[in-house]
Amino acid sequence: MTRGVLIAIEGLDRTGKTTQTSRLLERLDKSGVDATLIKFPERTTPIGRIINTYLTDKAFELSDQSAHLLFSANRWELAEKIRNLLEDGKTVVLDRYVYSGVAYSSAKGLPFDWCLSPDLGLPKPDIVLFMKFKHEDNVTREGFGEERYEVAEFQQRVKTQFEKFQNEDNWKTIYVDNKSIEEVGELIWAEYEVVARREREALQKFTKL
Ligand code: FDM
Repeated sequence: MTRGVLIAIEGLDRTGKTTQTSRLLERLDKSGVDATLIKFPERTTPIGRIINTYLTDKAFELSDQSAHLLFSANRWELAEKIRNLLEDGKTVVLDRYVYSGVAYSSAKGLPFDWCLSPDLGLPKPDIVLFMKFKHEDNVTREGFGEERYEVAEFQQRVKTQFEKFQNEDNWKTIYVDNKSIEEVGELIWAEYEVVARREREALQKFTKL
């Protein structure tokens, strides 16, 4: 059996990640691929509930370090589930992951490497699709400004931090400016197919030995 594919969709707030992850799930399903969506922060776990309060209640204070470690701990709450799904041959789509963790916290001024270290050892995505606007259209999108981090100047700093990952071997930037939901969906699907094919070929080589 092929190991499932681990795909992370990343980006700033309001770049269409949630729309695209659910479309990807639908398309995987229609193609007969058994897939699961996990969104981070996963707000329903014990740690996720604290994170939800932190994000939605501006009067709820946490040091930047504590908040960062909670976001990381939230991923560790789900790490075994992700690993088990992949081993069972299921594809896992992540709506935000380690990269959001590092980008948002280092944009506040915490050292980049310090931010990365609590996430070391988590399952590594086969591909990270970074949804990017060349221009900052996300700040004009509906709903922007409701949560703690939705401030234009902060978003710019987060973007700079995200871009530090752009030379990683699993990183792909998807430019979303002036593209329809369908067009962005096609680009994401094409990237998925490349990775899925690579996994199948790796398995064939292995079974020929
Ligand atoms: N966020 C998300 C972080 O600051 N660190 C993290 O590790 C993760 C996963 O939480 F502003 C931020 C990013 C965003 C907020 O995310 C909530 P959603 O995607 O809007 O629910």
